[in-house]
Amino acid sequence: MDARSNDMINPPTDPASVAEAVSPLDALALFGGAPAFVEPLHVGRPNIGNRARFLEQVGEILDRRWLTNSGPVVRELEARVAELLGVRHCLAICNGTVALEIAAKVLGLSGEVIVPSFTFVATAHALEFQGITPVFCDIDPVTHNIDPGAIEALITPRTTGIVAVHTWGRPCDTQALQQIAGRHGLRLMFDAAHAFACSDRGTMIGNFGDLEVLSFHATKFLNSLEGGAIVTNDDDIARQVALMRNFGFAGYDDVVSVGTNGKMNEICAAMGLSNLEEIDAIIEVNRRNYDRYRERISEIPGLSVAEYDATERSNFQYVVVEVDAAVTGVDRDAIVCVLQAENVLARRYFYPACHNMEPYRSRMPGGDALLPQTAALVTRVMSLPNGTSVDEAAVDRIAGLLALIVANGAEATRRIAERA
Ligand code: T4K
Repeated sequence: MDARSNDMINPPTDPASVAEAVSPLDALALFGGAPAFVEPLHVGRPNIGNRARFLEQVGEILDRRWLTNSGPVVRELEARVAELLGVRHCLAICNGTVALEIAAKVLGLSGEVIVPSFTFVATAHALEFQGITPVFCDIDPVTHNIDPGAIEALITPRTTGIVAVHTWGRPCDTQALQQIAGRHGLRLMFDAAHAFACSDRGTMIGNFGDLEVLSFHATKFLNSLEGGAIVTNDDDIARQVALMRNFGFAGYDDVVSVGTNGKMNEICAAMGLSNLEEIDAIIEVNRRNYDRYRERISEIPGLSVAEYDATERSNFQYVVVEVDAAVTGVDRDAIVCVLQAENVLARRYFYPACHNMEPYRSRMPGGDALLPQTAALVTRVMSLPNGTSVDEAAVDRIAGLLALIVANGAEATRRIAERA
């Protein structure tokens, strides 16, 4: 596994100069100090698994001259993913968004479909793109996942399904969602873009609902450069997905249904496989960093790290910090601003919420009042860098920056406001 070398951190500012400074905040890059990191530390920096195996496979692919269209490497990736998840079918797709689009089409979704607004915009766009109206549902403020208790009030005669998201890889309340879908005759699918190698009550994500959609984007826990998959235990759904990702071709010259081009190519599959070989090591790194972040950040009043259930399998890809500005005296946006100046490119996932992005915003004036938990959460959360390009020294430095900002929260707020 390729990991970063620990030469990226600038030495901490000389304590003598900090002592001379008028305020400890003067050491921060935003206020004139040197940035903590020499190079940007990204959220979603790709993990590079077994590089040698990847390059070897690229050579084999070129020699074989079979580059796409369900080649042997794609089929091997599908088989390995299906085995790991314990699911009957895995169909690799060119990316997670097209996988969502194909999934919605295969399930016959139409009219209105209930989705959380607190998600990456692709979840909603995949529906809207094919003339289906996403109807935004509020979330549970603790799990950050769709609130099953808020769904039934949104069901109308036009509702055909629910697309729930396992946000940060933490499982939705799959049982409650299945009961609601069953009661109302709705299709149920999961956007599991974050949840590869995670479990719910001991069952791997990938086995719930009518189907689940994975993303293997470069920034995801398992990356295939670009890529995704539809996983399902339903033979008929799998058959339809296989047709739809390949223009509806059932064989040479034989088109039996409408379709698109959703195929994954061989190079992407090789990247996916070389990362798949390393996932235990990547989880180990993610988990070590996550534990360290949690330990350090739990000492900072007003900040909390979203937790993973210790009884489940998790990939620990996301380190999500919630900011209680009433306690810290400095809000999430100001903290992100300070961190970014330090070359810690913290992200405000998922801000704005989907209902505040076009085309949804124009249709849903006053949406925040209808989705109060979502509206509150999007102002409070930020994602911190994790993965194999982050080590414990980097985590300590980031936590130290957070502690410094919060210890001087009111002053930081005032000084940032003065700069605006
Ligand atoms: N559903 C959910 C719940 C999702 O989160 C996503 C994707 C999808 C569906 C759709 O799946 P895909 O169609 O993408 O397979 C990023 C990713 O592009 C996106 O895949 C992801 N979710 C989302 C949460 O984050 P952006 O636009 O915010 O960030 P981006 O792509 O600029 O990358 C983030 C940072 O990572 C960059 O600042 C730099 C770094 N980076 C990125 C790439 C691509 C690298 O260091 N190297 C790279 O190669 O969307």
